[in-house]
This record gives sequence, C-alpha cells and structure tokens, in this order.
Amino acid sequence: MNKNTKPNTPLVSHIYTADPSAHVFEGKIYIYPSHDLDHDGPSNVNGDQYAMEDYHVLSLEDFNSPCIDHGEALHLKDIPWAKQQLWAPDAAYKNNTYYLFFPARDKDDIFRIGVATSSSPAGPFKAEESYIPGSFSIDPAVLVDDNEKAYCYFGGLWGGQLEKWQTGTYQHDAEGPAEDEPALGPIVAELSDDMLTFKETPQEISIVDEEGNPILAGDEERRFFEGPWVHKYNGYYYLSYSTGTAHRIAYAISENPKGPFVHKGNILNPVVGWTTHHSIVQFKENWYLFYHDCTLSDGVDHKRSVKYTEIKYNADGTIQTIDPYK
Ligand code: FUB
Repeated sequence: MNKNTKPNTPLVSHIYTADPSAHVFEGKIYIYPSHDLDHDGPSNVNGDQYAMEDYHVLSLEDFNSPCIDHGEALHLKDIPWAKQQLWAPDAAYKNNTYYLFFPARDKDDIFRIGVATSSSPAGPFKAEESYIPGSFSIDPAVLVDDNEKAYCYFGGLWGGQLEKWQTGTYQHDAEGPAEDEPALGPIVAELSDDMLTFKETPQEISIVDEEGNPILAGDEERRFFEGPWVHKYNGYYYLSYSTGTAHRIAYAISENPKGPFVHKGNILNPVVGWTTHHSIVQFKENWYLFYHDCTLSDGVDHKRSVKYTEIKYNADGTIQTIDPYK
C-alpha cells in the first residue's frame, strides 16, 4: 500500500509499474499496469529488456485514498501458450465478468494477444488455453461502447512487430513503409459477444491530418508507434497513442470507432525514459490521464512508475497539452 496518491508522483514505489490502463469498476479506479522487473540486463531496440513475468492490479478508492496493490493477478507460468514478455495489458467488464487482455510472445517468439477472466476486477485471472485466433502485435486496449459492442485496438512498431504483418501473415524480415508513404496505423477488431475471440478480421485504422491526408511514416511527431487507447467524449471517439521516437502522446478524433481519425495534437509531452504509454478515464466529474515515467529509477528505461494527472478539454473538444514536470 502506498499512502501517496498525489498527481505526477509514483502511485506505488515498492515495485516498478508501467503502461497503466485505468477503468472505473464497482465505483473505484482500477489500474492494470505492466510489472517491470528490477533487473540490470542489457537493452536493445527489440525491447528484450522489457522481460515482465506477471501482472499486479492496483486500485484507488478515490484520489484521497491510498493506492492498493492487490498482488499477483496472473503469472506467465499459468498462461499455456505464452513464452515471455507480458507487456501492456487492459481490462474490460461485460457478461458479469472481468476480462484481462494482454500481449506476450508465443512459443515461436511472435507477439499475440491473450485473454484471461475473473469474477473480480482485482483478479486473480484465469488465462484461456490459447491466444485470440488472428491476434498479433502488442498493446491491446478494449472499448466497450454504449451499445455493448466491444472493440479491441492494438499494435506497436519495432519490438511490437506490427511491421511484420502488412501482408496479413507474419513476415520475419518485413520493414515499415518508406518515409513518404502512409504510416502504419493501429489495428481494430470487434470482439465476439463472449469477448474471447474476434468477430471479424482485424483492420488497420487510418490517421489523417486536418485536410484528410494520411499521416506519413516519416512524420515522427504525429505518426502512430504503439499504445493505442480509445475513449469517448461528447459522442466522439478519441484515439490516443505514443509517437515512439518523438516520445509524445498524440490524439486524433473520429465519429466512428474504426476511424478514420483526424489528428488533433498532443496530450502529453515527453517523460523521463524512452517509452511513453497512457490511458484516459473519467472519474466522477473529471477526466484523468494515467501515464508512466522513469524518475523513480533515475531514468532506467525498463524501470518505470505509474502516475496520474488531470486532463482538461477546451470548449471545442480539443485537449490541453500536459507538461508532466511543470
Ligand atoms: O512495456 C513494454 C512496452 O513498452 C509496451 O508494450 C509499450 O507500449 C511500451 O510502453
């Protein structure tokens, strides 16, 4: 338990946590982070240093309450199909069940997306025997829409392997598009009613500029890299994501959950550490950004800590950019 729930401060400091997906379940804020290992091994662009082996669920009664660590909710050894690297998860509630969606490398070293279930938002979660058929890459984020349709958004470049799926099958040596070609977008698939499979073939989302032109692969300030998140505000779908090499959380808006999404700007300026990853949730009247940085570890990229801060919308629906250190 950590008594410190001040904004822009690690929610917990007894373990390293990252990639927070926050939801309000049963009147409380539940946070589903990655659990970074405290190791001092080498780093590479493939992300092998992100060698996580389990998930812990955190919760807050409100922002005046301590953050509770509910302990281990799922371990790699209990996921029959997974070999390594439990990366950024998300959770959803439907059918009186809590679902944990998570990426991991399968026995062939290919990232897939799995699902596990629980009767409690805090877990423990029981993993399905196999990954979701037709799933690939990383960073699942699930939106259960007002009409109960559920959409799974996912995808990440480089170590997340999204470039390798441009033909619809895994191509080990495939690279991303040229700088003057449209960037790869995140992927979306509607989930089946039981939330355990995709109802349809996953499709790529288009992110365009205000003139309707696709954001190009060389446009590193705006192009999608990883960590998609979709929330709804005033009837519009907001897709937010990490730009990777430019280290920003950018966002784009659409009237349709599958896009195209029009790029609008940045929600979060760069944090300490290479990765940036977030979620957005409404709690009572206000909206909050959950994010991570590496200040607690003095800048070690794979030892991150989850934080939160409030976000503000302008009258036209745009979001004010946050500088995490001001
Ligand atoms: O935590 C491992 C990876 O780092 C996540 O899947 C990415 O979004 C990045 O935060």
